[in-house]
Amino acid sequence: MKPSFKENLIQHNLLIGTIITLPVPEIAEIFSATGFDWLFVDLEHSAMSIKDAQILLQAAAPQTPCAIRVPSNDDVWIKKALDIGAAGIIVPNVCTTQEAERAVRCCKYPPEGMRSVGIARAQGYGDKLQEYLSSANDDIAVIIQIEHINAVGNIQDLVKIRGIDGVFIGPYDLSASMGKMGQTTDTEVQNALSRVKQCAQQANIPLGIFGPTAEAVQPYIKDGYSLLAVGIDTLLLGNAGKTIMASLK
Ligand code: 3PY
Ligand code: MG
Repeated sequence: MKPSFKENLIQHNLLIGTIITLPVPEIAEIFSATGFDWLFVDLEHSAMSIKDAQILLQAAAPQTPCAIRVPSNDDVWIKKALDIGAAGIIVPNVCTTQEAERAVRCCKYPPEGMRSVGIARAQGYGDKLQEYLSSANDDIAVIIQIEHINAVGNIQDLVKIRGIDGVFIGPYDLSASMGKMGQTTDTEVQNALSRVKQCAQQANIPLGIFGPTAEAVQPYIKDGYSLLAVGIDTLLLGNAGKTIMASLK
């Protein structure tokens, strides 16, 4: 059987994905057919509803696992995202160990957590309930975003929180929190990234990052990052249009 998203993640296998923000199932189908290893369904920075996200997951299935970035570290959003069948949850802007522990608790059924039991797409609409209940805590990837300088200050402790399967750097918010909005290659920002990498690697926690283009993420892949979100649906469309116009006019 094909390894799951979480199995690939914790093995530090290279996972190349892209961000979807548009509630268009054809986009998930196209990206799935393109061969992306995973899709980052963004509920933080999009106008999508949970129903829209479910349609994307249905379109990407069974080929391509989707991790959902929830709008906040919130049990209501997280349980909805899990119930529609997310293979992983990405929690934005986790800065403290309390916040990281909360993210884990929201993603896990008792006794490890406080996720409540529903019957929805993830549970095969009831048909796979027992099977799902017994495996979900182990099978779902819990990924926290490190995207504030305060999180970098706490990174040594954050990577040790039980149940965290990956840390995903948000370079844009991180640089903004350092007074260097958008300057993701700035030396101080890169030093903060190095600190995150050092602690994640010591704790054997997989590292992820977003970059707008393949060129932007290439150095991170060389540096040992394994979970990459490259580009955003909207950016990819816009860039394709610009390339045509630049070459023909
Ligand atoms: C950021 O760069 O802040 C992100 O959240 C990218 O996903
Ligand atoms: Mg961010």
